[in-house]
Amino acid sequence: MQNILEAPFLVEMVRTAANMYAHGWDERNGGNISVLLDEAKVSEYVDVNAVIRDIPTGFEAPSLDGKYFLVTGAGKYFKNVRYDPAHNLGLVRLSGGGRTARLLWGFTGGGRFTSEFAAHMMSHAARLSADPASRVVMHCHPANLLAMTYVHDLDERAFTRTLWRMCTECIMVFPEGVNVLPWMLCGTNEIGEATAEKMKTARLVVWAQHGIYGAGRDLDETFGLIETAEKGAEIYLKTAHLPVKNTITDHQLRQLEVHLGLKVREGWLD
Ligand code: 2HA
Ligand code: ZN
Repeated sequence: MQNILEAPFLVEMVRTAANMYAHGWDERNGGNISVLLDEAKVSEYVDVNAVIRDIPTGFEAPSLDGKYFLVTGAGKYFKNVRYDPAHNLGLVRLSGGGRTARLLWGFTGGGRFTSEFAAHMMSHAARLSADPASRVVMHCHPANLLAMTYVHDLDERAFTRTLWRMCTECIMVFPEGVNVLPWMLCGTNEIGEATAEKMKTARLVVWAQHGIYGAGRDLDETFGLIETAEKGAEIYLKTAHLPVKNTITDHQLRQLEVHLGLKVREGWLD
């Protein structure tokens, strides 16, 4: 058995949590990450038959039965992940149709998975149906996106079009746009189901007055999605109160679509 602290999937998780903290996206215990792992990879580092304890999930996710996830812990601070990964992270296998998470490593000191585990697992299920290579779900509280939800129309087409106009990269990075949920009670199966529904058509889902969810094939892609949307929101907030003299037009966005072969969300460009 190899040392899990040296596993590329663990090293990358630790680095990502530290980076997200450094970006100011994860104050206190804000934010959570989950990564779907292959059994073959996991078996190099843990005995998959040695279950430390079973943790009830409170929901069902039949399509994820038997799947392995590395996930951040409830109440844990991203700031601290790198100093004590085993305390702040856990590796679980879902069983019983998703009703149980079997702990194989981590959550030392009696911890459990993030309070947003339902939203994470339901989002994984939705993204895997849309893209079998999807592996990562990430949630955080980036200040500019959050601020934007206070002053911008929450209509997802309008919200997306504003972001697309804020920097050329935006439509290139998220041509399917950004979906938006109104404020809802977090940490519940209801917000999990609503997030997963939105994840069917986009890899980014804004939670108004709370934060954002991103999903992708790896941690870099997912981080980059949120980073780019957050940059768009930053430019918006820097300019929203000023007389706008120039913008990126729909014609120019169409040029990008054609030039790069983007799959832009149907009907979201004029
Ligand atoms: O885990 O971000 O949404 C803390 C949160 C809850
Ligand atoms: Zn949150």
